[in-house]
Amino acid sequence: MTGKANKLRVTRRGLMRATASGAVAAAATAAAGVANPPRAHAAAGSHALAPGQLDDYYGFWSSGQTGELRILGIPSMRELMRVPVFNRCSASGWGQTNESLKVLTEGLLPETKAFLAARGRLTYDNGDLHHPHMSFTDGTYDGRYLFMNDKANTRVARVRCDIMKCDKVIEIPNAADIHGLRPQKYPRTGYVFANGEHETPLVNDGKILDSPEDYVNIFTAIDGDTMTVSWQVMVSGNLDNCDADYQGKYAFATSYNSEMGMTLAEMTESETDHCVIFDIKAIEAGVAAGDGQVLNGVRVLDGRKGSKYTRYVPIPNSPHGCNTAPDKRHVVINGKLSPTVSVIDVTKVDALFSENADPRSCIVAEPQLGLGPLHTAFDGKGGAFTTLFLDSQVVKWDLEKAVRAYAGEDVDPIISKVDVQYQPGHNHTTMGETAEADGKWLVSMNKFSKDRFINVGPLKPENEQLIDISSDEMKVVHDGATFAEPHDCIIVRRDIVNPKTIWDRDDPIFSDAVRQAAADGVDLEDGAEEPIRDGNKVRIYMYSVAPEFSMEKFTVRQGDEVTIYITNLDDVDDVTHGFCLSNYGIAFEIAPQATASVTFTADRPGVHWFYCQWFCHALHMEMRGRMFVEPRAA
Ligand code: K7E
Ligand code: CUA
Repeated sequence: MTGKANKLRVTRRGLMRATASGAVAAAATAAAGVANPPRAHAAAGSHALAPGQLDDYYGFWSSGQTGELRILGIPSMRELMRVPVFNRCSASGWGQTNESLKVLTEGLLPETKAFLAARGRLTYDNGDLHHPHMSFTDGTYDGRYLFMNDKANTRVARVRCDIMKCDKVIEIPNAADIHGLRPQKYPRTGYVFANGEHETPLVNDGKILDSPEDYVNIFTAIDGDTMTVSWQVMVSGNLDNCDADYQGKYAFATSYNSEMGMTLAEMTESETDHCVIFDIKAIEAGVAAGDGQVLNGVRVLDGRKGSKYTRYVPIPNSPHGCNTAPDKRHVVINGKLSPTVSVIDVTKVDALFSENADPRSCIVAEPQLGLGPLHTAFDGKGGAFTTLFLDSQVVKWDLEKAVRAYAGEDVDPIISKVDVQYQPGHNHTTMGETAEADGKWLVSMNKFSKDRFINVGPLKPENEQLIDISSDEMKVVHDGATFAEPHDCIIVRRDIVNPKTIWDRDDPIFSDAVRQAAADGVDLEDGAEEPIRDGNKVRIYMYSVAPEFSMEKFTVRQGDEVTIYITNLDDVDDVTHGFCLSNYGIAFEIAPQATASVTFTADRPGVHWFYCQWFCHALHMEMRGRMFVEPRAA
């Protein structure tokens, strides 16, 4: 029997449902018919969209200690979606459904699983997501994946752009606290480079404690297709941010604390720190030759000072951001404690390795921009935009003029400055980290909002400002309050991102459910009329069609391990259902054509209503049923 036939057969309020769901479908069709055609900018600098107008770009936002990915529309700065990744989500059930728990647990190291199990947990509940970046092909975004770091628990995650859900989370062995993260730009991603920020003993089992001279930092290359670690390189000094070139030869990482200090005074003592340059081909050859050691299943090469795999370019002082320009030639290293940025010319890097040239010989510009330069973005027309944390400004400067000034010419590379409110960290331009940077908009992500919004109490939002960069004079055109703490974002042309509108029934995310149903002789789209019992394990197969679940009641025994599988047979945009089981702490979403499941112990006897918690229909309130839990015999 097909799902559709079955759907008609089990209808109890047939007429009402047919009428009401027909109306939903008709409304959805009508909405599709009047959808706005792609819109061009009304006028340069106009970011405000009229109701019904669509954005030109997708913004993919980090959320720092919130641990999720957010999707915004640019230029409107409207928040469109939240994608839970390292966090738990009350609405979607991320961290509770079997499908999400598989993603969140399968990439953890065995020792982490044991550590968490001893505390009654399957995975971490928190994350610190700083850097979301899209996969590249041939120097520009390809719309396949987004990759992101978790500084809090040393993980890297991937979001599939076709469904905008996280499908992989891996813990990075041997490293501590992944911070900087960038995908390889050329020829493709390929590698995802991830910086271990904090230094620890390489084997961190407690034998070495307070002897920092034995600590190391770890640079990791992850295979973005398989989400496995390809190799690691041990370095000297804390790794902060990183980027890749457009040639596929080198990766770059800023490194502060070359002193390997443990206190603030020690960490900031030296006048210079470094940009570490990694020679990808040499590292691959070293891995192939079996150099270094294998630790936790990963080959770790020694790339500390003096190694053939790395070069350490001295940079003043505690550099932070690391940004490759769309001219495919320059990498800007942002000075943080120095008012300068240092510009590396990638064509001069070969000589560092082949001729052992002075590491500073690859620096071709070092303009003084202002106080606290943290991150730089580009317009694709030779302009660079650097955030000045201490000055609360963005400075626009000319890359080529900066190179000429460094060579001795009397030119001023600074074009203009604009005040931002306040203390900017990252900034990002439309398509700015790709070869297709288009120079339309700049977002400045400011740590403090102070007086920009009505007061919401001692905990303040941050402020993200949209800046029109279509002329040399930058104009702040929008304030956007935001919750903790979007460090970073990318802004992607909308034609590159093409998510599905409903799930494919053969999506691998719920393949375990398909397998278990097949073993039970059940078709997920038909559901099962009765609970399937297997010892004290009970499986419930339901489907949902607005406004009904296919079971209005089911019975289990106290102490049973119950798994509920729900397949949403609706196939119209927006008809997402939810399953919320009251007083069991269970709730999750089931978007059109998806299957989702949850497993729990039915240890509370009694009558428990389950209901749809995602508004789906005029009879949404009626979309409910009962779970009876028979008490254990006394
Ligand atoms: Cu500058 Cu973590 Cu990207 Cu924050 S980092 S600002
Ligand atoms: Cu289904 Cu609300």
